[in-house]
Amino acid sequence: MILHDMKHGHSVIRSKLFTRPLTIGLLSIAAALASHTAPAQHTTDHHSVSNHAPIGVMGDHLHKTGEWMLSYRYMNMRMEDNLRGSNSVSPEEIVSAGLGLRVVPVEMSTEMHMFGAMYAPSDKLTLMLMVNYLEKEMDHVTFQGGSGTVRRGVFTTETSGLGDTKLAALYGVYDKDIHRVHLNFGLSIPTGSIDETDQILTPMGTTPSPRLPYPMQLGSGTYDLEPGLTYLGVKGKWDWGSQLKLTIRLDDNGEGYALGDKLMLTSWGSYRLADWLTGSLRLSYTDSDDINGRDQNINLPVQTARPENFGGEQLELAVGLNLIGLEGAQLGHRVALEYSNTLEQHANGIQMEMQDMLSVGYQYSF
Ligand SMILES: [Cu+2]
Repeated sequence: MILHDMKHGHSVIRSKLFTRPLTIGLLSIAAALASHTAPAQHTTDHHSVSNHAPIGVMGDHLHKTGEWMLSYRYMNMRMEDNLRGSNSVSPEEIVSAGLGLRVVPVEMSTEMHMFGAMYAPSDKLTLMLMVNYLEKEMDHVTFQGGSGTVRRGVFTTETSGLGDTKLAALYGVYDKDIHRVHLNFGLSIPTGSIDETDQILTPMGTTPSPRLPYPMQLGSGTYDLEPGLTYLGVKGKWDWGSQLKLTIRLDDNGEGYALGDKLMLTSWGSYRLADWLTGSLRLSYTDSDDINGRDQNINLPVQTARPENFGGEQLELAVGLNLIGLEGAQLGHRVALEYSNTLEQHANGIQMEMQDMLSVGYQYSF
């Protein structure tokens, strides 16, 4: 079982990413809808603020001609303990697995501050810019050099700074009755650093400050295409929708590697509990590849320094609340939060286990 999981490598996942029946099905629906494009019809219930996806979904809505939106989101993602494939493994089991690992990460938190702006030159086209500031923290346990399971100590590494910057164009291709569809054309610009260092505790007891493993870096180092397709439906007090998004790394970065390509499919439903309040439920599926190539300066006896221990599949369930300002000084303001919990995870190799994520956001349209 464990050996099977270890072989669940790069080529398998990469080819799976683009041949999944589900993916093909969705893409065909998109093509069908796109070929039946009807002229956009605007009705008053298309108010840009009252009809948004849960806050964890990016690029979910179009704006009307000339409309602006500014937003701030805070996200906190937590990882704890480790998986080998889908099975829990202890730090002692990891260092005894014959892989030469002597340091094990046990907890990680990633905080993200996202500042966004949207502007619509026309009813069909909305432009979007997102700038991110990241704060990452990872706790580790170090075992003594050689072999065995004697713990030498624990240490925490921290990095913070600007992450990658996202530009996107959202283009409406269908808008009739209760259904709307738009295409997402996203580009990620590598403004995040990929040479962050911090002090560590080695198995020999020394405390150098080398370049940190991949998950502690702030950016991908690559230009990435982020194409997607978003569907929105609304009827009475119900809203629902679905978004398919890919992340495609265009090249290796300057350090000689590329993070894995990614597929994300999410679907949600929300119900208007009051004119100013909606509650939502959302399911997300993510499939990502391991790292392609490697950074020669990341060379530590820890799983996170090895490109094969990245990517895999996960399924998450999120509950959300949206508060919408309807009149006076509150008009155009929206406050939302969403809490997401990981239901299932299959990791390539050995990885930390995803726990949960909290997103809180504020948006203002004018
Ligand atoms: Cu917006």
